[in-house]
Amino acid sequence: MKLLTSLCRPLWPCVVLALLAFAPAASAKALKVGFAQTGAESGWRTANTDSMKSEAVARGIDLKFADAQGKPENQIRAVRSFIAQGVDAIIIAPIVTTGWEPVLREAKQAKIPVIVMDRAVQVSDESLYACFIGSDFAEEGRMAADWLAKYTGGKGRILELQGTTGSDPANERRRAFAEGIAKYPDLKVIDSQSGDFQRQQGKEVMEALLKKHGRDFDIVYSHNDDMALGAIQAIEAAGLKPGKDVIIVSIDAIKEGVTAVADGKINCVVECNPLFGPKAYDAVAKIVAGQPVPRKQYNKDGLFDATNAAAALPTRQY
Ligand code: GZL
Repeated sequence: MKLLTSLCRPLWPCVVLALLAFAPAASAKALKVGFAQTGAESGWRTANTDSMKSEAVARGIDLKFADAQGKPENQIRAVRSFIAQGVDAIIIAPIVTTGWEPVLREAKQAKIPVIVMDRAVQVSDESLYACFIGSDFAEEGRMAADWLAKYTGGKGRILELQGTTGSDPANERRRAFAEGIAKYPDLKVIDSQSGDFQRQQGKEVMEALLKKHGRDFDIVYSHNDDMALGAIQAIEAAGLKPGKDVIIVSIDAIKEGVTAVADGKINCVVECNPLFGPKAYDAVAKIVAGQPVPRKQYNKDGLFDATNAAAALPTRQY
């Protein structure tokens, strides 16, 4: 035994070096990413949060998640906290388009790249953020208008349920839809109110509109499925058949929305894909590595009506 240890003694440094040489490189420091989410206002938002959280886990990203609970000031505060923590990158899903310039300047000073995801911001200097990843809300509004004009022959009185006041999707879905129906003089919005993208508020706004307009309307255009699903509760409580007595067009295509189309309660849902995780972290990885990324990346959105909703349901991911 003594002979063996005396022979092996001089070898042990080589053994250690050999082990180190072949040991996997110490895992690169995990990327630290701060994500300031709007809140949990809708089924779409829940799917978006799930995608961001699950993809971060899959990629070993250290995600600092902040739920702003629908309050812009909470989002700004969360971004300041991410800057103080020295994260590698920040992702924001801006509740509203305004008020972002000061904190984005602070992030720029701290040399922390910011990715604007889902909803746009209004800033005087586009270099304050690295890129935008989201859906084209104007295209969604146009798709809804075109579908409705075809389905109604360009005739009907529309009640509009708007999303969160001052948010990019509400602004663009309203503007582009109005432009899309402008060429049909007998197809017009007779009233428009915000339900803040929330189901309960969609129901309450629809109750108030039913009281105000009685049966002097034919169509509901909702900026998201949660408000449309809330409106359906009010329409049914008023003894009307959604999808038949009242034509309903909505946006998001969450599973419940596509199911309502298959059930004939919603006539058309324009898709707005919330599964941003992979795209968002691909962009983070590139930006942190100093590689170029597209300034704007838009998701491809489809549309569901009676012709394709039932067949689409089994493979819907959100
Ligand atoms: C759209 C997203 C909107 C959804 C709503 O990309 O910002 O916010 O349409 C969600 O359901 O609340």
